[in-house]
Amino acid sequence: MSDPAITFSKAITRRPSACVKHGLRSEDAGDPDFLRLERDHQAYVDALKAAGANVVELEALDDLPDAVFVEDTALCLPDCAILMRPGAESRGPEVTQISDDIRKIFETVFEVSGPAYIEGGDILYTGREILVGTSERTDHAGIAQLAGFVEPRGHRVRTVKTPPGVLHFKTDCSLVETDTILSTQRLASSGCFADYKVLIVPEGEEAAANMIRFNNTLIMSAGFPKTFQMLSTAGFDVVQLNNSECAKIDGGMSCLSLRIA
Ligand code: CIR
Repeated sequence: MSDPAITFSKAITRRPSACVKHGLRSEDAGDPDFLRLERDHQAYVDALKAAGANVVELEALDDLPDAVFVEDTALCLPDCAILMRPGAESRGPEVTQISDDIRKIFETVFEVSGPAYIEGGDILYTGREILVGTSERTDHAGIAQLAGFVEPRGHRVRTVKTPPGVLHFKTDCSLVETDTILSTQRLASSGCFADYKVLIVPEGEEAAANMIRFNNTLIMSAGFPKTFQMLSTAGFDVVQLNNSECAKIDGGMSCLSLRIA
């Protein structure tokens, strides 16, 4: 196993702050319970470690409610990193906060500049290409800047569409194998995964589509028994973690870390 999209040695996470209860959300499902979220976050870090990650655990940021969702602040590729420019204005300072930590790990770091915007949650790197969904948080200008940085380095960027009403492209899909995507039906129906094998999450379990693969382990949200069964039967080592609190502010398994080769 040496595929760069599923083989990692490190991960970056950020400890949650009590201000996470003010996190952005598309619907009001109540505020997250901080103590429960903190416990869930620790279990997530432990699962990454058990999967082989050397985890860089960044300190909590007490004035940035969504800072626990580090994925949106940067794209980490095998050969370089790109600092994002979040479409959510309140999340801009998170990039400034993580910049030095990214620069400690990567020799080559690019930075998206305004007025373009793009968030890591809209980007799926599959090894053979970088899929980027346009959304409320990611615009064509942001994708064009990303392509300008990485295409001269041999990466291919393909613009796709995040389904309407869905926060991020990866809210609805994940990489399971280098050629296999776990996706919701609504996203797969757009045809964007025509060149891949697609596993569709069973109806009613759409939120299970956001999971991560870290080396040989799949880390998914608990509470989706049909998806768990499907992935386990396919032979994967699957870890299920409670995500009830992050889900209240639209966070899933991928948002909580940056995975690094
Ligand atoms: C937000 O709305 O920005 C956060 N409350 C949730 C971010 C989730 N991130 C992700 O899907 N990559």
